[in-house]
Amino acid sequence: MIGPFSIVVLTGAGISAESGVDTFRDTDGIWSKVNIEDVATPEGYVRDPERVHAFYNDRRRGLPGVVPNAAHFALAKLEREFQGEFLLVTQNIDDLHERAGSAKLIHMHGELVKAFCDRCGHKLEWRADLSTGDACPACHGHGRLRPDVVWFGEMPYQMDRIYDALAKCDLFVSIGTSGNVYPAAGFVAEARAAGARTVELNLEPSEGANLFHHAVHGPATKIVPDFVESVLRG
Ligand code: BV8
Repeated sequence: MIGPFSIVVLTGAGISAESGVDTFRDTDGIWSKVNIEDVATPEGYVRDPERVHAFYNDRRRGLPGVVPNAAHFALAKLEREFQGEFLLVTQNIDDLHERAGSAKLIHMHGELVKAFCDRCGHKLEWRADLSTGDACPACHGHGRLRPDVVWFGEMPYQMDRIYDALAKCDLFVSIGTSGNVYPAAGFVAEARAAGARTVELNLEPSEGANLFHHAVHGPATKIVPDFVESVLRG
């Protein structure tokens, strides 16, 4: 069988679970502790910005205490050693893919370690707590810095680049996502329409399981390295 020439990988919270980062919809996941509307929507931010800052400050503070796992490293190896085109799209806002060495990477839902000013648009790295007391270093506006995170009802980042890659890929791999959130959950259908082989690597069948040609179920630190080896062996 001729190997793939172009691979697109989509990851979700499940790839970071074994690093100790909470997922959203597993039992006692993030959404079982807070209301999406209060902390992950523009309306919630306008209503109570400090509540939203506290939610992201708590998650941002957790980042130095977690490290990439074997699944993150396996995807960085695939990017380095695969001879064709490669793109990793993550829904995650943690920085574990970068810290594992991934570079051809799109954070479609933004990044916890970045902030932007909703007054002047200035974007900057921000690893400390964020609050309404912070001023934008560019326009000096106060209380206008928000986490650089895509909330519900907001447009995810780099969608054109992602759809271009999906239209050209011949292997689409979805890892550690429950397939609940759009537009990410629709990527498998785009890839199939482009003639790609579609594979799901997840702890259990996702919402979109029936759209995948193949599936491997198990913990990412086990099934992702095995899958990467099988692709690199061709
Ligand atoms: C948009 C960032 C339109 C912040 C997130 C009504 C009103 C408004 C919008 C909508 C609506 N109905 C539908 C929508 C669209 C909406 C949506 O899809 N809603 C869903 C809930 C129905 N989507 C949006 O609003 C998107 N924007 O549509 O804009 C638009 C159009 C034009 C112009 C302007 C706008 C924006 C969506 C992005 C929202 N932001 N997060 C943050 O992180 O706090 S979403 C959030 O969910 C995270 O990003 C997360 O990544 C994402 C998906 O969750 P998963 O990653 O899949 O995590 P989950 O816990 O669900 O699953 C984990 C999986 O891993 C499980 O399957 C589990 O089995 C597995 N697993 C666990 N452990 C392991 C494992 N697998 C392997 N190994 C393990 N060890």
